[in-house]
Amino acid sequence: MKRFLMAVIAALTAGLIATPIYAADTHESHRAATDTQKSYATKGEVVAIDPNADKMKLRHEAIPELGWPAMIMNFAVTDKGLLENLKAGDKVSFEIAKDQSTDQYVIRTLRAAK
Ligand SMILES: [Cu+2]
Repeated sequence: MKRFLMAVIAALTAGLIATPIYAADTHESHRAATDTQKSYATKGEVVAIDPNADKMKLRHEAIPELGWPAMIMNFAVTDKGLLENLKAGDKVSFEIAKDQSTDQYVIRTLRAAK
C-alpha cells in the first residue's frame, strides 16, 4: 500500500512539473490569437478622460462592421500613454479591438484627427 501511495505521489509530482510547460504553450497560442484579433477603425470626439482609470469617454461614429450606431461610450485603452495630451473636445481617429480576457472593446491606437 505504501508503495502504491509513493507511486501516486510520484505521478502527481510529475504532473505538477509538466503543467507549467503546458500552460506556457497555451498562453503562447492565446497571444497569437490576440495579436491577429480584428480591429476596427473609426473617428470620434473626446468627451472626458479618466487617466487614473486608463479610460476615456468618446463620442464615436457608427461602426457598421460591428452593427454599432454612433454613440457616446467609455473605452479602456491598452496603453495609458494614448491619453496624454488629450482633452475634451479633441477630434480623434482610433482603432478598437476586443480584449479576449474581458470581452470588452478597447482602444489600441489613437491619434489626433484633422
Ligand atoms: Cu459605442
